Amino acid sequence: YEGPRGGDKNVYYTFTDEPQMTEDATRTRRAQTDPETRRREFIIRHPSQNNELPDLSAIEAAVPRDAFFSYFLPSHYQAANELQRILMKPKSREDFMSLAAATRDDENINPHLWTHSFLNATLRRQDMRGFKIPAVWEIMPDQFIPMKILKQAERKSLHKKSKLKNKDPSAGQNAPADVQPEVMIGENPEHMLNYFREDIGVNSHHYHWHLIYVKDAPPTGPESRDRKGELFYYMHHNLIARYDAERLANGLPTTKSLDYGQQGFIQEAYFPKIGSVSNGTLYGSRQEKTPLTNVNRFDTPAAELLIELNDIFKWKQRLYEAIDVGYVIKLDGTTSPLDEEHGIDILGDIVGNGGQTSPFPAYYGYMHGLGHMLISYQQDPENRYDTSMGVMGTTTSAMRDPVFYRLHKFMDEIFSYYKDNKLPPYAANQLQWSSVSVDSVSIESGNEKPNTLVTHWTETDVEVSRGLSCNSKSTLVAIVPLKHLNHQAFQYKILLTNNERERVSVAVRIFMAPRFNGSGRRYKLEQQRIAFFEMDKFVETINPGRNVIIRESVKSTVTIPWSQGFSELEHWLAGTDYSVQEAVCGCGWPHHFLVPRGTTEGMQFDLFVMVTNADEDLIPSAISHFLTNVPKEKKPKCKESLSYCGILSERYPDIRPMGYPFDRSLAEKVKGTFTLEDFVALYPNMNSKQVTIRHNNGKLTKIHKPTQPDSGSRINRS
Ligand code: CUO
Repeated sequence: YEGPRGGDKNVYYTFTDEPQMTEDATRTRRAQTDPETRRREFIIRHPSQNNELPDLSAIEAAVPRDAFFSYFLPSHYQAANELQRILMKPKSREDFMSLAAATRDDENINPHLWTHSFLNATLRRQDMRGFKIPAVWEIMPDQFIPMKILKQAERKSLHKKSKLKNKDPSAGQNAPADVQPEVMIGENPEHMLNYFREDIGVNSHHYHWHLIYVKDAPPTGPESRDRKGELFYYMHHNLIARYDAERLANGLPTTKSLDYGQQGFIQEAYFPKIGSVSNGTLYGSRQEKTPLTNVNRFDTPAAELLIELNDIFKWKQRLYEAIDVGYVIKLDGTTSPLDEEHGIDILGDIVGNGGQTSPFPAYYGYMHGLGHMLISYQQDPENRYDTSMGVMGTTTSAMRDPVFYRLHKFMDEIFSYYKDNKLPPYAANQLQWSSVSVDSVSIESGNEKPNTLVTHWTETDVEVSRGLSCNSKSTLVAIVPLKHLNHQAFQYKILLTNNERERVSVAVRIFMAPRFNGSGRRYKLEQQRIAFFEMDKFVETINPGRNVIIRESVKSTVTIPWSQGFSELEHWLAGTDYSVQEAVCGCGWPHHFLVPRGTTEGMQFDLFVMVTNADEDLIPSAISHFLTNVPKEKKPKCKESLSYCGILSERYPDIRPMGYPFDRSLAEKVKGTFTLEDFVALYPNMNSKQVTIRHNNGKLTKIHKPTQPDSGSRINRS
């Protein structure tokens, strides 16, 4: 959906199927068929030429064009919702696209607000199913790639183009900018985690997750998001667990909660190198040991940046009280029980989303969003220096800041307190399944020793031109090769015995966690269970007797491929043609980060595999999503991250509590003594294996974009 800003008012789009074109004399349309991709391109005239442009002044006043757009700031969120409502009104797809183009080209609209509203509208409009979007880091590269590098990429591309003028323009346009991101490892040990915190796949997942699980999604209907409070807990819990695995690999302690009630400062500094190319400023930065203070700023029109530490502390106390008494108070004076089925969902919603879905917004507050905002202004809480908010203020960039994990640990501890103190430990009959035993599990990876995983670096090209120039006639191509973690593909080999006389469907759940804690001691399971993160979950139907399942790592239903973010279509999984890519497809843990980095000498992890009855545990309509070979008629739109992102507009596919079986405390009598091996020995339907993750620091593979023939226009890349 790129197009000119000003000047030529025609806008170009690409759909993957035939657009529903209606006769309308007010518009000029042109269709071309690209035989290779079966795409159709057409031109839509701006409604502004017909005086159809809606009044956007209130939205523009709430979020000025040059402001940093914040998902967490209530006034910004409401303004984005208002634009989304406007974009939901047109009856046809063409009218929607025309209106979207016109609102985007309004000279006062904030570009990041527009992107948020536009993508949200495309997620919700049934007539936009099949609309392909580029990766979010191509749309907004300034939110993912340091400004300095973008400028270098831009300069280099322009320089090459002018040097090659009148010679071979296509070679100039497609030459990579050959710019490496900064590797910032100095005295500050926190820099060692930059490869995780600043990874574009990690941050893109987080952005898309919040785009889909919007705070005020209704409880029912096509726009509902099933168990969104519980998923807020579970997805972010996994982020912390994965981050902690990286911290241990780097010799750093695991994440400590940022407890507002006890600490007077934020230990970790953060100096972002990213900002906004449109307003030319970087996000605000923060020194080490910055005091935690109230925010008292009047630089948003809504005057809402009056955030008191005491409020957040007060909300925390009320939540702990609600957990202790077993219910939350509702606005009308009645109560809702925090029972086993709904308790975590209610708490997750209150903490994570506040607002409309909270039973009593004024009483329980909005700890998560205002916590993000409070932190994002700690460098200048009274706006004495006219600084911008920090990266914690937006979902595109919050995960870059070390304090993100500490804030989320603070909230995760509330959920853990609830689960550990109020929910009974799983009884034996909730854990065992006598129909199937897992006889052994192992990992095979190329020529490596058994049960060894290897990680290395990969350099992948990212095209940033679209985010640097708004001119669709521009022939600038700027490419940044980004270095990121990667791993050698591997297979799980699982030996099972089916004790029944008939075939059964098994749900296979795979988790992994570091084997030793930060002190180098073997984890007891009660301590280790919160360190487990999900690796895969799938369904297989097995015959009576002995079976072997070979599961390719690349099929993981936790991760999505890097290519899913790019505009070019990829036939990514063998035998599966994922031919359509929507905004929802950007949600998912990046596959290149499936395996934690490990250490050069080899770091020990525990692999845990559990099988349960798929027919009882999974939503029947969702079972096909977990199958290794997806039936053609049930083919999803793209590779899905089922555990972290669910299925759009459908029930969360797994009926069990998220994180099962590690989401709650072990029974009292075994808490302090049990190891993982002691646990799996009790239940034949589980097994574990010690795994080594070795990091090959010297290996760098490269994935460079193939040079494309010059199309003469940017539209073929959209
Ligand atoms: Cu995802 Cu704090 O939630 O950002």
